[in-house]
Amino acid sequence: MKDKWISAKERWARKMAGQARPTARSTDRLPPGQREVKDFPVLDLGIKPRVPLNEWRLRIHGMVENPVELTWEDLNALPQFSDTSDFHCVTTWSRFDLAWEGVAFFTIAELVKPRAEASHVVFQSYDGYDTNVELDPCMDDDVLIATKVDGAPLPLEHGAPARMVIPKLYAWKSAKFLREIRFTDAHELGYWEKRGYSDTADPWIEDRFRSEQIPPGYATEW
Ligand SMILES: Nc1nc2c(c(=O)[nH]1)N[C@H]1C(S)=C(S)[C@@H](COP(=O)(O)O)O[C@H]1N2
Ligand SMILES: [Mo]
Repeated sequence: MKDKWISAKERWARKMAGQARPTARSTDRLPPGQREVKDFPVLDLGIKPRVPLNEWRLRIHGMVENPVELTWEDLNALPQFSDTSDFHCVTTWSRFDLAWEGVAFFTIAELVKPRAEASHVVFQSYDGYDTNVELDPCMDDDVLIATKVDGAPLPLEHGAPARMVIPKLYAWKSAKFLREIRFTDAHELGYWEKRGYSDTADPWIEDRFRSEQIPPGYATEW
């Protein structure tokens, strides 16, 4: 575990120092079945919880050595991270070059120290939404808890005050209105995953649904 966050951090440091080999993604930047949009669509359950910053808490717990409950001040006192990435929604829109700022997930891992058994992460939100992600992709060097986008505080509709951003997975894995991060060794299903969406959600291979067949009667987002 420790090696993973260290290497993620090192990759990011190399990227920032301009020493990393440039990623040639101009030809394949748009994943299959996606189309580029210039605006930033809003997708959620329709509930946009307004949590006063003095009441806001982020609980990070489960299979970790050092569970924490962060206040807004605590979160902002952690080392700040910024990264520009693309965002791919399973409903086929992709938005390029969103400039996110906040706290890197590897900083969170360093803080709470996930136990060796932790293999999955469940993100829970103030609107009742949740989503499950494997721990590995969370440790990538472009994953963060975002508090700002494009130089401004995160707008309410995009998940204020803080949201997850996991750019290499379909956007339903990026929980807005973030309230809890729980590390687990169990495979639990989140809101859309219970409705047939994929656990792994890799846009590059159109990994949209758990199976070809969406269970009858289940709603989809589109
Ligand atoms: N809390 C919460 N997070 C959420 C959702 C939601 O309904 N509630 N929807 C997900 C889906 S399906 C998508 S596509 C993205 C959209 O993020 P955006 O509204 O900032 O574009 O948020 C994800 N995170
Ligand atoms: Mo979505």
